[in-house]
Amino acid sequence: MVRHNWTRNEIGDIYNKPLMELVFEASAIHRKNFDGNEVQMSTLLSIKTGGCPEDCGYCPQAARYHTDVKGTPLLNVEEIIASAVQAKANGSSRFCMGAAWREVKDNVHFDRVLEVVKKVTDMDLEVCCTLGMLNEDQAKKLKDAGLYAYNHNLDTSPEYYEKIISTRTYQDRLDTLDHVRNAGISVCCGGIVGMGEEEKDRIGLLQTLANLPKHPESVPINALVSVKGTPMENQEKISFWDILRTISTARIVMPESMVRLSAGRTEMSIAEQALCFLAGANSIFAGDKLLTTPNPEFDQDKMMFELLGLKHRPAFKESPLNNEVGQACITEEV
Ligand code: SAM
Ligand code: DTB
Ligand code: SF4
Repeated sequence: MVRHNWTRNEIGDIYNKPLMELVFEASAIHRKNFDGNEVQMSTLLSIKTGGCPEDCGYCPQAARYHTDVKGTPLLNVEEIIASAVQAKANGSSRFCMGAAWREVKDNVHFDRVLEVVKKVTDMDLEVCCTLGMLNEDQAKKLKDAGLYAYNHNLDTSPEYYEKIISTRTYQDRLDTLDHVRNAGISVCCGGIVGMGEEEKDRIGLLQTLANLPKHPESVPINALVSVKGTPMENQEKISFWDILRTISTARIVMPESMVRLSAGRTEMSIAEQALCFLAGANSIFAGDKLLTTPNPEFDQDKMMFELLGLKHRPAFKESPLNNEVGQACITEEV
């Protein structure tokens, strides 16, 4: 049953179950809704890198921090298409383009993104963009261009958020998510663990996500990649067990959403990643770079797929959230 009225205590009780019980329950729910051997490979491309005016404390692309990221202007259409062709040839069924923008502006750059969205959609890839804040009209334009999904993360709990970002509010993010949802675009929304938050903040993030009017179809769980020059450069690494608990809990409270094991895989063994897949993660980013930071080598992931007997999830596979049964839910307040 898909619920939207979770209390923090209920989610906390799930998060703190004995680990074997938690993973077993998550895995059972996962297998009811998905093929447990299927993992989607997605490719990320930073189409405009660095120089961002925001102050997100984790981000190597914020102009105010002195990191080794080399800023680049918006890539041209041909460069982006070439990268999408390569991604598809390497087995990715989703292609996500990220821009280090605070928000989309109605200018030639946005027009170029719209043109690229049309072209990549014609390649039979699930196209996703993450471009910062959007208004209603921009969301509609992206939808008309064929955009499949939009990524906009809440990052952490509403309380901890203020310690990480000051240049835009949690409510700003919720408003963008509304615009994306109302335009009929699939919502990709998750967060980051390992930013010095407490357990209650990871639970608070999951509560906000699970109590949205409709669950995001896609929930990326990123482990912080601490980057030199950012305020989080010396952040102590989060325990793997907390990542596993976060993924398992996400799977239980949002049973029909794709849960994406996103940033942070370079620090994980294959055995640890296998536990995440068992607990309900069903997507990874492939390719040796995320947006600006390293990701496992393509060949290493290929070997992991073979070792674990994983299959590639094809594009546009019907998500339970998109059918009638998936809409049935409990919405009354508790
Ligand atoms: N500028 C746009 C925005 O913030 O909405 C889109 C790009 S932004 C880099 C996309 C997401 O990447 C962020 O919301 C954050 O969750 C994630 N991210 C950024 N830096 C990260 C890091 N060092 N470790 C883990 N995740 C990170
Ligand atoms: C998401 O949640 N994770 C991806 C994607 N959405 C855009 C980005 C991770 C970025 C990690 C830091 C970097 O490579 O710059
Ligand atoms: Fe800019 Fe996005 Fe990085 Fe924040 S996360 S500094 S908005 S690129």
